[in-house]
Amino acid sequence: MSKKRIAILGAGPSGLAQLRAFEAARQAGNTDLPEIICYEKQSDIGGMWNYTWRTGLDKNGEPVHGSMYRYLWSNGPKECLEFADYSFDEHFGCAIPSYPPRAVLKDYIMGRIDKEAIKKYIRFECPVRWVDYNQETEMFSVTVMNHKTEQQETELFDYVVVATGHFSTPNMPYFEGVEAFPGRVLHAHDFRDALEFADKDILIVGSSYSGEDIASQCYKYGAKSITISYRSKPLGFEWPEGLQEWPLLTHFEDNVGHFIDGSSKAFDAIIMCTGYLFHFPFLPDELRLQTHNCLYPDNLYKGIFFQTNPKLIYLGMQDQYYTFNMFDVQAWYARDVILGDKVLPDAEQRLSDMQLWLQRHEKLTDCNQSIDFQGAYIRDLLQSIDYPDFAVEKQGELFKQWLLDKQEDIMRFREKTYTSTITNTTATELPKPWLDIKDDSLESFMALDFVEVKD
Ligand code: FAD
Ligand code: NA7
Repeated sequence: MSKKRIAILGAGPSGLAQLRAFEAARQAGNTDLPEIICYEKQSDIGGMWNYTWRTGLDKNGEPVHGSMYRYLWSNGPKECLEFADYSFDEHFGCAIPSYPPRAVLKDYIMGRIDKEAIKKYIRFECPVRWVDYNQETEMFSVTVMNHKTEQQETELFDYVVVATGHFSTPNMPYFEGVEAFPGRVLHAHDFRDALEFADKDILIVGSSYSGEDIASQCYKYGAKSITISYRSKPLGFEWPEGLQEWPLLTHFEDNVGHFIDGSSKAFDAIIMCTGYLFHFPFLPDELRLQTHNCLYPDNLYKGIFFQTNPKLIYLGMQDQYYTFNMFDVQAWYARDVILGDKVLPDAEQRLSDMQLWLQRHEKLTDCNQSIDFQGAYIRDLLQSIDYPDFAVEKQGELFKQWLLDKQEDIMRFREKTYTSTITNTTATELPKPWLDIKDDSLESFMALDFVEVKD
């Protein structure tokens, strides 16, 4: 019998988790592994964690994937994403603070990857153009544009793993009059450098993670004023002077924004922090996951297997408290199914399992419950795979503490320290306030005199 063939779409943290899962099976002595090809649009691994200065189109004319910006620091404690089999202590050789900048976190995430072992599976600069499933042959065909050879390629696969992320295609709402706004109008996806907005009056639309963080960045790097406009509810933090939250914007007249409570203000720039669309232009309707950003997208059994064709696997499609560990656990589970070590139940049983989770999901009323929900989801997968056990629930408690710390002081929560659930090491303190540390490079961060926390 010929070997099974697996296509992995995307080499960000989720796609890499899938590659590592198979690599772990190989190292454990499994000699009958499928043939794997991972197609990646960018020219390197890392997905969203690759900072790019580009916006719009990349060097090949493909939509730029990256939404990360300069000076981005981890938005949650590193102790909530620490790997059970690769601790921060092991990577850095010393304790570091709980909220590292992007480059430091990327160094850690990538540090665990055996790049030589992994890269041989990856075809870089190969955006996926189209995926089809043939009911008769029960095979997928995957067509990609190989920008290195300048040829389109089509190959057949038994399984397709979609790991293309979902924080890349802007959801860009329209507000009357915006077409005549004289300043810059951009989406968070295209935000790169807060210094551009120094001394400016900024309007931020959207009150979730991007709105909160980009507002804080703009404050840190000297914006004159920042107004956050919310649709459902304000973020509700005690913001410093110059940063305020107003209800929903209704329209613009020239550079003046008007809001539903009748207030108005002139702005120099508008940053839409209005979230992202799930966008799979390479999938036909019958294979395409259609959802919004939530903790339990419908039609995915175990949050992974597409209900009407479970040989189509989606990784990392949930909204995320937990990130890298969750992707790993999903990838390990998917690997076991692909290898035949785990058999999926029939469609009816899968549906009733999904419905139970969806019912639980509908009842969530606050963030703490949402954290517990995602923890329980991970625990459900973890209990039947050979991924190293990790303290999911304890990490959940740290997430809850993180929420409290943000409430206490949104501009200083990144100065808090937490204790590792893996090594029991307490993080060191930043030597000065986060607002005063402007250089976010790996070298500069690691050269800081971290302060040991005394019991
Ligand atoms: P991605 O990282 O998005 O990777 C998807 C990969 O698929 C990319 O390499 C892309 O090039 C590739 N791809 C896309 N389309 C195609 C195609 N058609 N063909 C081939 N390849 C394709 N998480 C945290 O844990 N901590 C944080 O502090 C944090 N901050 C964040 C800040 C921002 C601004 C954003 C947007 C996200 C942040 N996240 C954070 C969440 C982040 O999305 C995850 O950490 C992680 O990157 C998700 O991994 P992924 O592999 O699922 O998706
Ligand atoms: P999210 O978390 O999906 O949030 C999107 C926000 O945008 C949310 O507050 C929405 O309001 C708001 N939104 C969406 N459409 C509109 C319109 N039309 N008008 C006003 N406000 C709107 O996206 P983020 O970018 O913040 O976070 C995504 C990831 O990126 C996250 O994991 C981070 O790590 C980085 P709502 O509350 O729904 O009324």
